[in-house]
Amino acid sequence: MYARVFSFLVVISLAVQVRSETRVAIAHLISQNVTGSITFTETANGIRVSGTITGLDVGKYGFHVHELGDTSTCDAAGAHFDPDDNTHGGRDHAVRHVGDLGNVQFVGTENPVANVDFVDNVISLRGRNSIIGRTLVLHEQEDDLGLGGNEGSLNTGNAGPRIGCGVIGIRSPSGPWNSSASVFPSLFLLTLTAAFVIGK
Ligand SMILES: [Cu+2]
Repeated sequence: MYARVFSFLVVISLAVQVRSETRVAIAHLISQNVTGSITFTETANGIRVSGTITGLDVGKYGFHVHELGDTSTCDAAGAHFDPDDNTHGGRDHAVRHVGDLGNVQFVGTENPVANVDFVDNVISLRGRNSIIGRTLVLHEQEDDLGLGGNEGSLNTGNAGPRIGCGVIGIRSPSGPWNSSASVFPSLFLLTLTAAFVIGK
């Protein structure tokens, strides 16, 4: 009896341990004109994307996760991160690239600032849609969110050249980022097996 209770508690504690690890990633957008830091934080509703960017005039600018972590030039970061081979869209569209984060908006009179703060439930810091090691890109023009009525719109949102980019890297925790998707079932099965053996 005690062995079964103990095993049950072990299972619960492992589950809580794995689930309670909140991952945070960060990307620094640095270029001739642009300076900004954007963090990606796991929340119950998705990834909170937050931070500020300075260096551009008032307006909207395309903001995406591109597929590669090569920032030797911003063009080297490849296309939008799109593991499902979708067409381009807006952040709240049913059909979009995983990396489609819409636009950031610069406001203010003297030194315009883009205050970024939204939650997205498509990008992830684990599993298939993980953006770790990929690149955050800021474009020179507004993203038309796939509504422009031409091929470019359905590819890139006609957001134009890339004016800032930075690799999305691990900020915390500093320990191993083993995917819960692969770790959790094996720990669960291992503990269940142990519970069964001890219970006998
Ligand atoms: Cu882009």
